[in-house]
Amino acid sequence: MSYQTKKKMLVTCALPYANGPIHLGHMLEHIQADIWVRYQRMQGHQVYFICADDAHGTPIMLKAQQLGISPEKMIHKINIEHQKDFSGFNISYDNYCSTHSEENRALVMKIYQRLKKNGLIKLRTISQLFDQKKKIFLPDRFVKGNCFKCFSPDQYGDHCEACGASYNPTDLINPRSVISGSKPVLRESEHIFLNLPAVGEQLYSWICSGSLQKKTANKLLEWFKSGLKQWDICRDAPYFGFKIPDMPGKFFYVWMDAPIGYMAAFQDLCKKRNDICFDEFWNINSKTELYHFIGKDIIYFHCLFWPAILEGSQFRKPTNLFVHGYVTINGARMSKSRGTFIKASTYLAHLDADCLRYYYATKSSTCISDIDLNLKDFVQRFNVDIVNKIINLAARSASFINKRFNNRLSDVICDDNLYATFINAETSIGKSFHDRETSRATREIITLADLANRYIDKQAPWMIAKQKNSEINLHNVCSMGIQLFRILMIYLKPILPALAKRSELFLSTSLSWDLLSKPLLSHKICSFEILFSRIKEEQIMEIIKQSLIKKNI
Ligand code: NOT
Ligand code: ZN
Repeated sequence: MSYQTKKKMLVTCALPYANGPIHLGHMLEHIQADIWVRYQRMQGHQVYFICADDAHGTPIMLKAQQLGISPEKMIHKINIEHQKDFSGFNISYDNYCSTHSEENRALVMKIYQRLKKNGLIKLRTISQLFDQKKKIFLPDRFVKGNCFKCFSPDQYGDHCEACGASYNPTDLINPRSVISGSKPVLRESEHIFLNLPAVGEQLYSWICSGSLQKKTANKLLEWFKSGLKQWDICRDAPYFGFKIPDMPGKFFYVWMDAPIGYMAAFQDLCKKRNDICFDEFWNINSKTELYHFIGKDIIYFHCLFWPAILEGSQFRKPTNLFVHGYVTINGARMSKSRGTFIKASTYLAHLDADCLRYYYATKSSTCISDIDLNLKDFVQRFNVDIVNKIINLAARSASFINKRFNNRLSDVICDDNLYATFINAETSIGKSFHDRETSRATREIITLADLANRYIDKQAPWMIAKQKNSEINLHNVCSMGIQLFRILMIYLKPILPALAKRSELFLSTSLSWDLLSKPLLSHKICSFEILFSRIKEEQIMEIIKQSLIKKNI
């Protein structure tokens, strides 16, 4: 490997809410991030990859009430399930926490004190809709009524799905509480706000500093043009969250403590291991890199509020944010009635994680558009690319090595040009991975696989085997097939970690990027065993059937 400075990076995924299961929509982000992280680790960089559950807020409090358990009990149970799902998909987190932790509480308090000291916290009295029956202030999503513009019934308090208007809950005609059905009343309450405009200039120069995706930066600049507003970081009791120290009956809004949860999860990791230093990663002058993978719906929180919190409390800001679009299944939003609201655990009960990892990889790029998981295409893509082209290359080459050469590869590379083509692809494939143009990486790898299979077709070892005095030639050709398979599997390792592990056992070697150009000469491999079976239509049908009948909590 060429000389490279080793970097230190901290990578995060958005924190899933602790009130429901992980589904295939979530998995896109975690898979994209994991592929990137595994690639960076293979380059020898020091990468810490962390996540946590987002455990606070009204929906979580109400869900626990519905279930008749404490929110603490519910979020604990869900945390265990989430971790199981992510490890089932081989997402290589170094730490997975919850925002409802003592580390997070302490950091939120510290940051709040700093923001206050820096004059960034403002007090203001606001009017909000209040449910008199349930004695609770209603978040936008918990008020419904008729749109004041087009009069469509049953619209949420923040925007109308019929005409697209956005408004305040107080604009609704005939508003009612989703919780009790009663008519809410306006009630005043004193809230604290983060004074966003006061750090506007710093935010502006961060946005323009160049690393953000163009679309993201443009969106942010649009928001800038319409003017930054003060951000309400306070919620009234009853609320499940952290209490604001000097304001009885008030809590920090979940979106205030959620991003700080990134820091807390890292701090917890530092506690578990004594070779990492929290300050080195979070100090304002940190030389390390910080990347957040997020969906396009939460750009505002991560690109305005979060950097503002960090700026205002003298911590470093993110190096970059990697934004993706939503997942659709068979061209439509995931739907429980169509059986396409597929939980991670349902998928894992029927299919190998690598299949979805591969499919999402073939669809991933820096583009923010939505990604469609077409189930027919998914089956085909995996079977054609991975089973027919990659696994088959190993199978057809290994059988002679196993039967005729006592599992030992030959001591020469018999087609130097072809071998060089495979090695030289490193720069371009590596760049595609690094740039998160993963779909391009998969195309480049499969193009190489096609070359390798054409080579075997042309050499036709099954014909050579029938000729006299052909042992050496047969040995070299089949060994060449295995050498090429090894290189392909090094390239595919960030995407297909489980297959890579099985291939390592088969090849009796570790698949590492620095060994790319070192062929396995005279090396003993193991007997070939099926490394992957084709995905069958019935497996997909079963997943859909189970998603239809099983109630999602
Ligand atoms: N739970 C949120 C969501 O949209 C993501 C929180 C990410 C962390 O699923 N916070 N920030 N900023
Ligand atoms: Zn409307």
